[in-house]
Amino acid sequence: MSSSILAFYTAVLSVPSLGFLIDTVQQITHRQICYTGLGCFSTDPPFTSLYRPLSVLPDSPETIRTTFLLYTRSNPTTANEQVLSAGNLSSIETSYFNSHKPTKFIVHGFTHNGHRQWIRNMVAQLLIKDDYNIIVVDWGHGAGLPYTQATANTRVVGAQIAQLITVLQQSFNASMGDMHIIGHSLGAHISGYAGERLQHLGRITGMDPADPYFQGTDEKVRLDPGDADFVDIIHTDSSSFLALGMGTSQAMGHVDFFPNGGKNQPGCDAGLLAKLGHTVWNAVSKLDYYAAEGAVACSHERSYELFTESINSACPFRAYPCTSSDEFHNGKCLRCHQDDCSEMGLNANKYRARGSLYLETEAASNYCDFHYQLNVSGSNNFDGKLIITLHGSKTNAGPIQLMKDIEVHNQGTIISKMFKTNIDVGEVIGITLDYEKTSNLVVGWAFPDAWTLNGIAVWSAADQKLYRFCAYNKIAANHVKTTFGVSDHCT
Ligand SMILES: [Ca+2]
Repeated sequence: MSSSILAFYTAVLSVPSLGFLIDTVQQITHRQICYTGLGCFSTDPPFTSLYRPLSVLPDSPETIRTTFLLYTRSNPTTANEQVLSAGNLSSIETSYFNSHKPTKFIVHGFTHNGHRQWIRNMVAQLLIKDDYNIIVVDWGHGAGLPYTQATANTRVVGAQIAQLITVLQQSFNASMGDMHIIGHSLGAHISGYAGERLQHLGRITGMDPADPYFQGTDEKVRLDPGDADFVDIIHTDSSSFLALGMGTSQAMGHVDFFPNGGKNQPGCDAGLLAKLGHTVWNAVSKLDYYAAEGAVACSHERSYELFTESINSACPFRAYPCTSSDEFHNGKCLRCHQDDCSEMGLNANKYRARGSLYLETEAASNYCDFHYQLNVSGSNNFDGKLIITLHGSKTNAGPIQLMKDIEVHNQGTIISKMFKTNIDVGEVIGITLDYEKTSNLVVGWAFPDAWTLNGIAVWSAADQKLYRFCAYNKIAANHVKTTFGVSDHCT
């Protein structure tokens, strides 16, 4: 225990007016502390290790002041939220909690609290989706600086959630399998601490589980697949700690989703210098704390933005097994075999897919994309841009630029490119191709102005279907848009 914390507890025990704390603090040694009803917490290995050299004891429940806030369709807003207490059964009896309905817990992370806007948004979307009991776990008084203390406090909060769930099960006959804890950052590991104390907790969703002090540690210390019957993880900010990556890259669930590779998210600054760049300093200069935090933690916070959008999204966040995000980006992994694909977000438990899954998203909402792979080949050499518009039974998507200026492809080779759109075009019925020959005069003279096509095909990953187009021997002329119908309609 650090000297400052020892001094704190010494002070607490010596002041009679704070005697109520003595009732809670049953035993203090230099490496263990016990709290009534929650058990003892030790900093012995594995809680002290190479990955967490400075390990401190958790604060008391009175300091952390964890609050369970119930929202249902009968009381959906903060104005009429109800506070539940495991030690006060009437707080549950007189609330809108209904043990016949599934329950969603939402747990925030470092420096946040239970009234953050993202939590309100998630509650609202969940209540649109279904008639849930939603319990927001507010541990904001224990989630502040220093990080090492907040890290230690997660163990107490996890124990408190387990205590409440046990009461809901034993005194109100709620089903353990209907319990789903959704935790962000440190909240993901809190969910793990709760789950390891319970038998067959239904589900944990870890939204970008915190990396520092957890990655590489023993399963007792971090979220792992043993903590619930189903554990799904969304990784969004797993770049190195030196680049201010806050999420773990370590697979911790039955299924781990890596949107956009899981390291950095589109629309967010990447890397230390960029994150601390002008956006942050502009915000700091205006004393806008939330804007500064949003710039630094943009990728980390994207995890809950993605989950929230997934709740009622018409576009499924389809995700695919792959060996790497680069392979995925190159369109190598858009085919599903034997239930090995899934959906990221709320629907992940409806699939049997396990392991690491990949998908790409947009930089802003609507984030969810439909993924396609274009294969096109021509009978002469090609150098330039390829811009397409996809025509569908519902609407069109495009123009989408698939290739950079100066991208040489030799005659006969198949150009294979993944592309994506957040527009649901429906059934694919046609494609417009716009070939723009390179404007580079040094190399451009060597390439013809028109491109004779051998064939065009588009694989739709969302419906696992190949569309072929009537393109054989057709000409794609420089800067001329040419539209092709699917081959069933060729004349
Ligand atoms: Ca665990």
